[in-house]
Amino acid sequence: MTSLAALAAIVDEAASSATAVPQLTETITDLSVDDAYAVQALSIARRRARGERRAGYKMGLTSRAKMQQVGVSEIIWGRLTDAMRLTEGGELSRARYVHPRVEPEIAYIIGRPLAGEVSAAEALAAVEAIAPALEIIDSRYRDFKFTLPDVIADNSSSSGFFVGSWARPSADVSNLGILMEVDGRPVQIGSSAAILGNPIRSLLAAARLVARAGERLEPGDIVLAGGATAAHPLTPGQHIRTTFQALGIVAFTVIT
Ligand code: OOG
Ligand code: MG
Repeated sequence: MTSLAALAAIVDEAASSATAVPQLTETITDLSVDDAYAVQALSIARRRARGERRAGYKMGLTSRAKMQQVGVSEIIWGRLTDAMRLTEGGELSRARYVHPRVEPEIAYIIGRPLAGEVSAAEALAAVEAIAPALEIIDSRYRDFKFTLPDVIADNSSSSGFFVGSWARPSADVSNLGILMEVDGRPVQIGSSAAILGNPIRSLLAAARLVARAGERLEPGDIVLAGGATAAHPLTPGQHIRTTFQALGIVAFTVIT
């Protein structure tokens, strides 16, 4: 039997070498969701052992557009490290990824610990600031195809994120227009309301789901609420500029 640690090594090495691998469930056909989260935790432990630091969590498949794009309809989560953070306005190197895509998100930064079943008011009280964000997702699986346990084991495709300017936690982000442009051409148009009707619900889900794994949202953690639109594939030379109503712009350029 393949150990969970061996599976963690497969996804971790695929990510660090930007090499696609077959889905884990092709060989481990009965990989459970719990085991998949254990694989994810072990893969992050390998990153931590290389010096990467905790940066927070990402929520995934919190909008219908995202669920439809990847054919999985369950809210999932993953872990962020400092090495995944990219500089807003800067460059993204295409060569470091297998088949990267970008998607518009809302980021929360946590000011007070939060875990378990909490109300929206409690969650908001734990938020220090809110920002527009872009997530770079990059499934390590061939053709960006996976089942629910596969994607969870692969840290829910997380591979990078850009954060724009922080706004006060009282900023109303329940229904903000979002426009993603590539080289001045619109490629995605949406609203933050696509994220579970209101992105705060994604934070509630984060508090609930990480608690199930014995963890909690800690001060300083960034929580990405999940893509509001389908994700857009990246190729060298593109300039990505996403405008979030009332929150500002998050942009970057793709290099080889
Ligand atoms: C899975 C990760 C989903 C989101 O924001 O919905 C995600 C994927 O699409 O590869 O990050
Ligand atoms: Mg995402």
